[in-house]
Amino acid sequence: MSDNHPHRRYNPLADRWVLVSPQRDQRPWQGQVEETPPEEPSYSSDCYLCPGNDRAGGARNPQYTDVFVFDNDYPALLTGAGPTQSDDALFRASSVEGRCRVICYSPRHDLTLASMDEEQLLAVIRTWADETASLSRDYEHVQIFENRGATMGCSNAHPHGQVWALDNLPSEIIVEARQQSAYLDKHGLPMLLDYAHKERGKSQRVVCSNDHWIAVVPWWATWPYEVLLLPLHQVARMQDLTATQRSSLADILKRLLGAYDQLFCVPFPYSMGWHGAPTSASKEPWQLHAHFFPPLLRSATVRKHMVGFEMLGESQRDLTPERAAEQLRKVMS
Ligand code: H2U
Ligand code: ZN
Repeated sequence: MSDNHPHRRYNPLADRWVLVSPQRDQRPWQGQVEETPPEEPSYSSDCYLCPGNDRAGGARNPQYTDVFVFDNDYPALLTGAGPTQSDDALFRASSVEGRCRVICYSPRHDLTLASMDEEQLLAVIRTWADETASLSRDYEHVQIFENRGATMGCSNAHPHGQVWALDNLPSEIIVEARQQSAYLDKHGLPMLLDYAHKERGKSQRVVCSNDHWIAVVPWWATWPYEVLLLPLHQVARMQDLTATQRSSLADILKRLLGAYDQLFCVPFPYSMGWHGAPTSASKEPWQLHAHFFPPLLRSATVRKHMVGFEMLGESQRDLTPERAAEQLRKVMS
């Protein structure tokens, strides 16, 4: 495998290719340091999500003391949406119903997942699992995600994430389901379980690991510091994680997100989210996993843009996943 020549790598989960051009990334790594942004206060009277404050939609938050979940005041999906159906080959459409919720991870305005203690992180993980389980009673797919940082469209510094549950399978999930099923049929074991163990054996793309989890910059990463977080044992859904696996998850999340924040010495922006087996899917091919998609490339201000060839051809990267993993390992405390 050449480190210096352009090549393409295949993403078997998403069934697409990425162009890797390592010869364009011969610059020495300098880990540019930015000015530390001002610290957030532990409570902000201007924040829509702090305890006791009025939200933009008019409701008032309770004086919550733990994780707080509410129905999004501006949901992208509605319950009881009217029927929409068109089978026309060129103007196809379908109806969709769903529910959107917001998860405030903590009453503290100034915390982040990386700065929370284990107990707080476990409360967030429990909420992810409980929301997935309860919304699965009515919906086919439950998407847990977090946008962090203004560059990722996050509207508020208060630590929070979102849940969108819907009666249809979103396009990314359709492809992941198809690819994982085909892999199980062909190779006799779940794709991402096989992948996790192979990456653990090779180690050059591993960012960190513990007894139950492994975080890698995947072979096929498109974003410079993209990470795939995988369990080392077969588990299809968030709500199936044991107490030990949840503690282990809290540990690895803290280490991974701590390294992200250290890399450019700023709160690292990203979109992250969990994928697990849809409600009525067979569990066998599915392996629960989280994707982290951070946009930064070389510093707190230099971000990667998916433009030009990437919009018209396919994703491209200069920094190899191996080098990205090495840099994250170096700043891991
Ligand atoms: P971000 O995770 O991208 O910051 O979005 C926060 C969500 O919170 C967003 O979907 C919702 C927005 O609709 N929100 C409320 O429901 N009520 C509010 O008062 C503020 C924000
Ligand atoms: Zn707040």
